Parts: sequence; C-alpha cells; structure tokens
Amino acid sequence: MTKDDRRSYTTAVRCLQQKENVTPRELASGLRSRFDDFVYLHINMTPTIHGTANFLTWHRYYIWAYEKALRDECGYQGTQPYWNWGKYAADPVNSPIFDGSDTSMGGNGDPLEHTGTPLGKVVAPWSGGGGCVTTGPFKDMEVNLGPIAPAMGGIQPNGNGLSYNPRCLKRDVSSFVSSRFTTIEQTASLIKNSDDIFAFEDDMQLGVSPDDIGIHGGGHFTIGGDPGSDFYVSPGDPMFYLHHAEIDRIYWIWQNQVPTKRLFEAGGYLHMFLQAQSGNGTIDDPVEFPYIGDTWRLKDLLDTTDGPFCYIYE
Ligand SMILES: [Cu+2]
Repeated sequence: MTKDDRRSYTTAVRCLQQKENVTPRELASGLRSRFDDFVYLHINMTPTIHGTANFLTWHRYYIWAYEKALRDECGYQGTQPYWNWGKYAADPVNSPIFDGSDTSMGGNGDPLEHTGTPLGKVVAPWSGGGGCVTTGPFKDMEVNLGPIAPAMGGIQPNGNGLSYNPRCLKRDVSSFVSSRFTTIEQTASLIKNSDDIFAFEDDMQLGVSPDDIGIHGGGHFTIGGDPGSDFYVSPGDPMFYLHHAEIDRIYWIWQNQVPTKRLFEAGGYLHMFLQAQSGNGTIDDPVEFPYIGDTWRLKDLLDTTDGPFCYIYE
C-alpha cells in the first residue's frame, strides 16, 4: 500500500470508532461505537465460531463486513489490507506495520514488564512492550469492552467483559512468537500439506506438534497485549482485521489449489467446548452476523467471487 493509502485506512478505522453503535446497549452496556459492534459480536459468538466448521467462513464474512463498513460508513476508497506475517517474522516491531509511524498500525506498547503470555505448552516471555500504545494512529483510541480471557500476564478479566471499561490499547509485539509460528515456510507447508479441510483448519489453529500454536495463534500472539491476547476481545485491536485478512488470504490460496473440491466443503463441530456433543457442521448451516451483516448459509461464503463476495487477493 502507498503511504497515503495506509493513512486513509487508519483514518477510516478511527472514523468507525467515532460512529454510534447499532447494537442495542441493552445487550452490552460497554458498547460505545460502530467499531464496538464488531468487537461485541465476536465476544458473543466466540464458542460457536472457533475450532468449528464455520471458523474460516464466519471470519471471512466478518472481515468483509468490516471493510464494507469502512467504505460505506466512513468513506474509505481502498481495500482491506492483509498482514503478511512471514515477511516480517524475524523482527515485527521494526516492520512498517508496528514501527509507530503515522503510516503504521500503531507501535508496540510502552515497556511494562509482565510474567509472560502462556501459549499452550510454551510461554512467550515479556518482549519489551506490554503497556499502552503511545505512537501511531491508534495512540488515543479507547478499548471499551473486555477483558474476558487475557493471556498476557498482569491483565485481569473484567467480569463478563460487556460493561464499559475504557482503557488504552496495549501490545507486546513478540518476535519470539512470530519467528516460531508465522514463518513463510510454515505458511507454505500448511498450504501444501493439508489434503482436506480438517487438516487445514486444525493445523492452522492448533499447529502440527504439541508445542506449536499454528499460524492463526501465531499472528494473534505476535500482537499480544490487551485486548490482542484475549481470545474473545481480540478484534478490539485494529490489527485483528489485518491478521484475519491474511488468514482468509491463505485459505483462499489453499482453496484455489483444488477449487472443484475446496470451494464446496466444510468440516468440524458446531461448538468449540462441547465438540462432538454439539454435532457436525454442514455447508447448509446458517451463519449469522447480527448488527454487522446478514444471515447466510455456510455454502454462500465458500467462494470469494460468489454469494455476497466479489474479491480476490493481490
Ligand atoms: Cu475469532
């Protein structure tokens, strides 16, 4: 993206953060903006959109609806950017994305030492940030909802996370995480070696060995912080949408290796915690987006050039 395009994008995101929410405040008293509509929906649906048959398609539409809101409600003329993690996996803090300039997505958090961020069997150590983001376009933004399940040390949950809890955006951008879990080799291997949708979505979310967290977790925990390290509230950090655009791009590349099969399949359970008890998802399942979009069938969301979509990645 040109520097002007990058500034247009973050300006539109800040606009979304200034617009009124559409979701009724009776559902979450902490809602303060149109941006929060997206955060709230993700919080509310977390157990039925992760580790599930609809994980990839739900997040695909979610990112698309966010881009649409930026365009229709905040005058953004560009497209949704993605974060090619692998390109900067060795040193994300100094990449154009996190360097804190006015063309970045905001800098790392100020130094605030903590006990680390547990990631399954591995603990990502404090990586020099952890405090408030004080540079770049989001230095003054307020995070209103959460925390619910913050992974970074030193951050406490705030009940059900739905009440008004204004605070700064915190990050602990981690090369420990990015260099272990989001390299180009790992992404290429996921695309080349996942023969079916089960292997693809499992390896992406869980990794290929017990101490791996997959590229999905890798991107999330490269950002870290609050709400970035919070499974429920992570869309409260604007970087979420660049991370999940990259997830969608990798999914799109993988689908297009065998389009005759991969544009027509989904697999997995309906509920992350209930697993087998919840039953298997199918491509006829409804996929819902209250207050940010419409209700679709999963099969409508499999092809980025069909159903509601008409896009490709460059
Ligand atoms: Cu999610």
